[in-house]
Amino acid sequence: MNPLLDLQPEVADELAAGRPVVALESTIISHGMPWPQNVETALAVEAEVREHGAVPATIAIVDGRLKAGLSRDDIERLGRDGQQTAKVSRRDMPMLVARGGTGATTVAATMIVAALAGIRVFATGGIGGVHRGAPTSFDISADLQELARTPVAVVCAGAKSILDLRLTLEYLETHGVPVIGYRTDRLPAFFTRDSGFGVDARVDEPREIARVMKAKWDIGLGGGLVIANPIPVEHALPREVVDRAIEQALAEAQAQGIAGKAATPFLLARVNALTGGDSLASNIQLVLNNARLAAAVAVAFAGLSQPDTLVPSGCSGEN
Ligand code: PSU
Ligand code: MN
Repeated sequence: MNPLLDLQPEVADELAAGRPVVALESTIISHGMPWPQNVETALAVEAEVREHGAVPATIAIVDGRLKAGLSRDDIERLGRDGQQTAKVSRRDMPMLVARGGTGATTVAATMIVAALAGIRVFATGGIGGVHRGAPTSFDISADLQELARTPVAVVCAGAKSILDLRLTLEYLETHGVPVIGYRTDRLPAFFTRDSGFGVDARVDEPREIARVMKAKWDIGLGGGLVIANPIPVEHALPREVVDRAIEQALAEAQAQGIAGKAATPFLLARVNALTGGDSLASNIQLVLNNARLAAAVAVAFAGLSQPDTLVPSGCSGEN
């Protein structure tokens, strides 16, 4: 095991036994939601993973250590410190580790730590992507490069339309990252179920998703997959409400010259503020929904890795 990595004992035991573990990110706690709902949600998401048969491993960097599985105190600290917390993507990891710092991991950095730990399934809210205006700003989230190279399946509700979702899909295609719709043909856009763009493939059952993951890695392709899980209908927001808030947030970001790693946290916070409590409630529900699917996929994937002798005869085609 990597000497910089600390696995929570329960996570280590589950992984050693080939049982299902789901990685969870921490930038969603520090920069994705306000306190105290961020801490409540992080704990509720862990509970949801457990309830659906897997063990959660929330990932962050604490005092220079890569952590898979956080204590309640760690989660509380990331949530309370909020935007003051260091936001850690691939680029930022060496400095934090060298200096013994603490930070919240983005999708990219969470995938890296998950892969080091041997965790193959990860649940979050929305991934980063190609920003609007990227043809001149070059602002493309490192999450996309990570999906290209690191073997983890990321269950998300698509991505917020603060991004250019068309270019995000083009980028993922170029880098060979499958975008799978769970029980949908459409790419969801976080608060809404249809971004206006299609996915590469619709898959209706968790075990089928697990088979696609296994096939990708058995071929030797490496890299990750996007498992796009639309927000439950009853929690989706009206498109006009979301679009209006996003347009205003983007205009404010441009007027204030917000760029680089500050761009996404600024936009998330402004969209949250402009849409008020409704969007926060929806945000929490979609993350819980992703945790449930990720747990089911992790259970199915762990089942696929069992030796064939455990499969009752006559059922192998159904495994
Ligand atoms: N989008 C959301 N909520 C989030 C993020 C994105 O709707 O919390 C966070 C995730 O941690 C993601 C990161 O990995 O923002 C992307 O940041 P950037 O665009 O700077 O790569
Ligand atoms: Mn960026």
